[in-house]
Amino acid sequence: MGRPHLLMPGRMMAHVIEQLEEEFTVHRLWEADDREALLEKVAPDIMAIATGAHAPVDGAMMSRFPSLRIISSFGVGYDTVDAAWAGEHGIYVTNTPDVLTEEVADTAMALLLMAARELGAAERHLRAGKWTERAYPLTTTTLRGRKLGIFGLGRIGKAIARRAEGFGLPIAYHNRSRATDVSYEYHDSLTGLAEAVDTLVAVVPGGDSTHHAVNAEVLKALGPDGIVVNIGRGTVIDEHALIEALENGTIRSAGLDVFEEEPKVPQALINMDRLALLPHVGSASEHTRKAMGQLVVDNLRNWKRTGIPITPVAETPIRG
Ligand code: NAP
Ligand code: 8YV
Repeated sequence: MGRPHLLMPGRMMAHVIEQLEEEFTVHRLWEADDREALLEKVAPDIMAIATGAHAPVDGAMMSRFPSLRIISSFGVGYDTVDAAWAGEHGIYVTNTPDVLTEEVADTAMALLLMAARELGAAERHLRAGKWTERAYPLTTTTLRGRKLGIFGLGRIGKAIARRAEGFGLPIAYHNRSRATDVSYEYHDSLTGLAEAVDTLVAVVPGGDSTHHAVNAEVLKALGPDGIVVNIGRGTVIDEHALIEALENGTIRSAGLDVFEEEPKVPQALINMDRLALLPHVGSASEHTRKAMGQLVVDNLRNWKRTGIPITPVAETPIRG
């Protein structure tokens, strides 16, 4: 295959660029003075795209590259890539599952503890020098006695469940289909799950099927002691409904790593000091991001050598 031409729309990690440049002709779109001119020039030759989850790749973009065969996306979530369109046009899309599962589950548990015990606010109290004036107030919420509902019991959801078992929490979940390898309580609707628990962790993919799934009705079902954690995608929660539910006491607290219009975060959420808010750092350690970057490279290398990538997404299965 020689050195296939690869488009990199945004800067990726150095070890990704270095390894790809050994085997591909890499076109660095983010460095071009005139991006449109570069695209015009290289479009007929581009066979591969390496991209981060935050650079959307839609059908209109893909159709500019008649030789395109593979899009290697950084991140397990690929809601910014139109994988259905790619599948219909014989283009592989790959993501980076598994290598980030444990890291993201760790972050979810941290968010849950922070939200239940106001640990962020307690730390801000110390840093502001207020401890010498008064002890931080007792928290009205606790993890003790809670029941955890997991919305999205997939790879990361199961890793969260394993951790929650260690914390002594009973576990229930909602997926579109029942998981066959666990015995946790299953609910065939999200509202049914929310009625059965007081603590909800959302770890589903983004996209149309989950858009605003956590809405006013689900939050009401969770109840006044309710805590919501979102480590999946910001679009999964109706943020206006969440703010209203937190402000009027429909639920008690939230721990959020992802937001509808991130990196913009509504001031109303920032103003509620008891909440735990993180800037989408679920997988953000050097260790895990390096492993994700390596899988971006390995998918492209494997495809170049054998015609088959390692982790294609469900919409673009391996073709015989
Ligand atoms: P996964 O193994 O594919 O699990 C996704 C789970 O969600 C599956 O159990 C699936 O079950 C369920 N699901 C999907 N669509 C659903 C729907 N419409 N209604 C109900 N359940 C649905 O994926 P994963 O590796 O655990 O990752 C999950 C998501 O976490 C990613 O897609 C990404 O958006 C997010 N994520 C965030 C971070 C971060 O930094 N915050 C890091 C990594 C991942 P069914 O198919 O049976 O419904
Ligand atoms: C990354 C993520 O922060 O894997 C995902 O779906 O959301 C995170 O691991 C993101 O992909 C980096 O762009």
